Amino acid sequence: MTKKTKANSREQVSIHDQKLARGQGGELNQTAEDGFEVLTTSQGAPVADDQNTLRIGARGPALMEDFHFREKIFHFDHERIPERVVHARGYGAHGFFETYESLANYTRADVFQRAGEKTPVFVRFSTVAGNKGSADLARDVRGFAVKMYTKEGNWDLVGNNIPVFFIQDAIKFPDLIHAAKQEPDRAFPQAQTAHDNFWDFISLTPESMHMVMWIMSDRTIPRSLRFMEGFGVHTFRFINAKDESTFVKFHWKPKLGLQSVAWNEAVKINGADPDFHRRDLWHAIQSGDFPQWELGVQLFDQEFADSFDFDILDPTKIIPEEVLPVRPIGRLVLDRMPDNFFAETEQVAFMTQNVPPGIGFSNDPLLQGRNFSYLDTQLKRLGGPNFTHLPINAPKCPFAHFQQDGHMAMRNPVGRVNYEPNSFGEGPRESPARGYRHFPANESGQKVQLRPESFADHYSQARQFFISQTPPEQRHIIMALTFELSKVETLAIRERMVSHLLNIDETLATEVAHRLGMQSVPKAAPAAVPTRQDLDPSPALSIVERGPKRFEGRKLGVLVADGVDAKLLKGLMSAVAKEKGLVELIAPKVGGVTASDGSRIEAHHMIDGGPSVLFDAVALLTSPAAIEDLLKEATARDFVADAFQHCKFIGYDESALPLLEKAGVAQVMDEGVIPLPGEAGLAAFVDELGKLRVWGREPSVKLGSASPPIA
Ligand code: HDE
Repeated sequence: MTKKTKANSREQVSIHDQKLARGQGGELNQTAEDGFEVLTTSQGAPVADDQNTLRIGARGPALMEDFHFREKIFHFDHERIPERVVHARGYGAHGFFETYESLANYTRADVFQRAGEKTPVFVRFSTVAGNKGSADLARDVRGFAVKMYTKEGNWDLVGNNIPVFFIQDAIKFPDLIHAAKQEPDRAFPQAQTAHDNFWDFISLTPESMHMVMWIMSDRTIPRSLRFMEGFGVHTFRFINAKDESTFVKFHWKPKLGLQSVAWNEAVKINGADPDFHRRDLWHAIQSGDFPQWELGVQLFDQEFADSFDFDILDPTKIIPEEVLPVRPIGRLVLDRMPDNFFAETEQVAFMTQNVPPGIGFSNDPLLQGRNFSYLDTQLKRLGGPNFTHLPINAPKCPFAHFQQDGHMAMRNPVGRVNYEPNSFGEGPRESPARGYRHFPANESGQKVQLRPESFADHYSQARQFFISQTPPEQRHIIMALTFELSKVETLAIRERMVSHLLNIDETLATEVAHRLGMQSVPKAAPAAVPTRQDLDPSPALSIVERGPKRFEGRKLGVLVADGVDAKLLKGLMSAVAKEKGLVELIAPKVGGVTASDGSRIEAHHMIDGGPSVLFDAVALLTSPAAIEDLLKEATARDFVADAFQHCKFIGYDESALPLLEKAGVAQVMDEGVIPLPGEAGLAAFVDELGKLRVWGREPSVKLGSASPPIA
C-alpha cells in the first residue's frame, strides 16, 4: 500500500490507531505518558501532537489557529545568523590556561601574576576563505583565536597559525578578502586561492610575498589542529604596575610537535572526510587525550626594536627565534567540547580590542584597524549590542556598568540609578588604581596617509623563509605555486608572480616557470629595497625540523582480512598504544573479520570508507586465504598506492606481498616499507613510525608534476 492510500484509509480508523501511525513508525512514537519530559511550545504550553498540523479533516486545509505549528516553523526559519565574512568555518573547544611563573616585572595582567594559576579558556580554530560548509583540508591559513576569561576581564588573542599577514594596512583587508573568496559573478571557486582574482591582487601587492611563502608551504595543510602553531602576529605591549612597557610577540607551540599532510593527500581527505580536523579534535578531547600548547613570548624593548633589521610594527615580518628566543610562560589545555555548537562556537565573539589591564597595543596599522573591525562585525552577526550577555561571551569575573536595554537584554539593572556620577551612593565607580591604563606613549607628527619607509623590504624575509626549509618542504612550495598558478587563466598574472619569485630565490622562480611550461623566464619585478642575502636560515621555520619524532597522538590504519594473525595484530595494537598512538582497523566489511584464532574482530571502516589518507602510517595484516579477494579490490590497491606515494611508512606481513606488488610498490620498496617483525620487534617498528614520513621517497614518486624534481 502506498503512503497516500494508507493516509486515506486512516480517516476512518480509531484515535488509537492514528496515534500509532504518526511519525510512520507507530511503536517508536513514545509519549510523555511513557515517562518522557512533556514537549512544550516556547511559551510553555504542553503539546499533544507534534506530528500533524491542525487541519479541517485529515485531507483538508491547514488552520492559522495552529499556534504550535506556526511558532515551530517561525523559529526554524530564523535559525541562521550571518556567517563570518572570513573564518566562517570553525571549530571550538573549552579548556584552561596555566601560568608557569609570575611575570609581574613585565605586566600587571592578573593572568600572569601567580605560578600555577588556571584561567578558563575558549579556543576557536578556523579556515579563512571557505564558507561555513567548506572542507577542512582547504589550503588556507588557520585561525587560532583564544578567549581567556581572566579575573580582570576577557582577553582575546585572535591569532593565526602563520606569524605574518598578507597586508600592512587594514584598509586593504576588504580587497584582499574579496580577491581571495569566490569570484563574485560565478561564485566559485570555494575555499581556494587557486584562481585569477587572488593571484592578480597578490601579484600587485609585493608586501604579501613573505606571506605567500608561508601559505604555499605545508603550514596551510596541517594534519591536525592539534599539530599546528599559533601566533598573535602583531607586536603587543606588556605594561607593568609602574606603567613601564615591554614589547611582546605571542607564540602557541603544540606539545605534540608540528605536522602537515601532502597536497595530493589533502585533496583526497577533503573527499573522504571533509570534517577531518573537527573529527580529530572531537575524538582527541572525548577520549581524554587533551591537546596542549605552550604559550611563549618574545620580549623586547625599544632599544632592540630600534636595532632590529625590520620594523617591529610591520605585520609582514617576524623576529626569528634564533635572534630572539621564545620564552615559555604557560600552557593551554583543551579538555571539553562545547555542549552546543551554535551557542558557543558560532556565537562566540572575538575582538582584538578585548584586553585586560597589563596588555596593550602597538601602533601596527593592521592591529589598529582590527580593533575597529571586530566590534562592528559582532553587532552585525549577533544582531544587537547585548552579545556580551551570551554565556560564551560574558566575562567570568564580576562586572558592573550602566549599559542597559537594547535587543535581547538579558541582564537588566535594578534600582533607580543608571548613571554616574550620582549622589545616591549607588552603582559602580571608576578606579584609577585598578582600572585599565593605556600606555602613555609619546606620539607626534603630521596627519598623513603614508606607508613608513621601514616597511618597504618585501622580499628579504620571504627569501629567509624559503632557505630555512628542508629540501622536501622547498619542493612542496614549488609544487604548490605551480598548482595554484596553473589554475590562473591570465598569463600576465602568472608571469607577474614569477617575476616576484625571482626576487626571492632564483631556483624557486625558474622551477615554477619551468613547471608551468613558460617558454622564457620573465624579468625580476622592480624591488623598492633589494633582497638581503645575509639573513641566516632559521631552522625554527621548518615543520620537518620541528616534527614530533614520535608517534604519540598519531593514527595507524591496519588493513585486516579474514585469517589475520591474531597475536601479531594484538601485539601491534599494544605497541602503538604504548606510544600513545591510535589504531583503526580497515576491513573488506565493516562488520569485521575472523582472526586466525577464531576470534571475531570488529573493523572501524570498510576499505572504501577508510582510505589510507586518513592515517599517519599503515600496516597490512592479511592472510594467504584472503589475499586473492583483496587483490581484486581497487580500493585496497589505492590504499597501498596512496600510502606509498604520500611517503608513509607501510608495515606488512608476508601474506600481503602480492598486494604490494599489485599496487606497484613491491618493485620500488625502500626503508619505509617494512616487513613486520615478530612481536619482539614491534616496539622498534612503532618507534620508526615516529619519523612520520619517508620524504626521501618523494622524488621517485613524482607526485604532482611530470617534470623532474629539484635536488
Ligand atoms: Fe581577522 N577578522 N581581520 N585577522 N580574524 C575576523 O571577525 C579583520 C586578521 C582572525 O574564530 C572578523 O568575528 C580585519 C589578522 C581570526 O571567530 C572580522 C583585518 C589575523 C578570526 C575580521 C584582519 C586575523 C578573524 C570576521 C585586517 C591574525 C576568526 C568575523 C586588519 C592575527 C575569529 C569576525 C573567530 C575574524 C577583520 C586581519 C585573525 C571581519 C579588518 C592579521 C582568527 O572582524
